[in-house]
Amino acid sequence: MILRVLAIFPMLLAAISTARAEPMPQGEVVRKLPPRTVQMIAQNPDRYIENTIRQLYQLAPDGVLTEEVLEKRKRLEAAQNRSRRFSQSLRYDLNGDLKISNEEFEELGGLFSGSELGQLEIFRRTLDTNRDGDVSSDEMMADARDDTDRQAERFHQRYGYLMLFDLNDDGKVTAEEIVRGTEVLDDDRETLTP
Ligand SMILES: [Ca+2]
Ligand SMILES: [Ca+2]
Ligand SMILES: [Ca+2]
Repeated sequence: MILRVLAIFPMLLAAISTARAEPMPQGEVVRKLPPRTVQMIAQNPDRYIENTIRQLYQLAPDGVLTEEVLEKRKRLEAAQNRSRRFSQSLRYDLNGDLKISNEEFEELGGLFSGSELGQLEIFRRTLDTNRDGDVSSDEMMADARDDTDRQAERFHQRYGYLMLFDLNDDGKVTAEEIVRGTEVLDDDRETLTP
């Protein structure tokens, strides 16, 4: 990843200098950015550009971000999250039958104390949704799916807004548009601040 960022560095410099040289009429879209982003740009526009372009290349290795690319990334992240969460649950499955029985909870209870015991109890209360005392593989999978839904929401908050940088409205966001968009906002602020 680092190599890739280094490899695109000359392109970024070119994009930045091109953007600086031209007037920027496309402000409307960028003004819809989330307040937190506007604040980050106000604090340090150069760092914002650098971090966001790095994100862009992490999401879209060819440097062209689209809704479709975002959706695919989201699906990949969701699959990884589900697998992580499910395998975390299996840490309590002492006999490896993909289920944590009442007996296993008792045995674990005898081994744990303090925060470990607290975690085990929260785990059991959260996952044993049919209240039969066991945590089945279906219950573990349901928990992994719920957790993934919450993560997906966070993914959308983190990256969804990037499509607002599509200044020429062609459905694609490039590094140059991020630079231009950020500068529109920065110029705006300078004009508005007395
Ligand atoms: Ca078991
Ligand atoms: Ca159960
Ligand atoms: Ca575009």
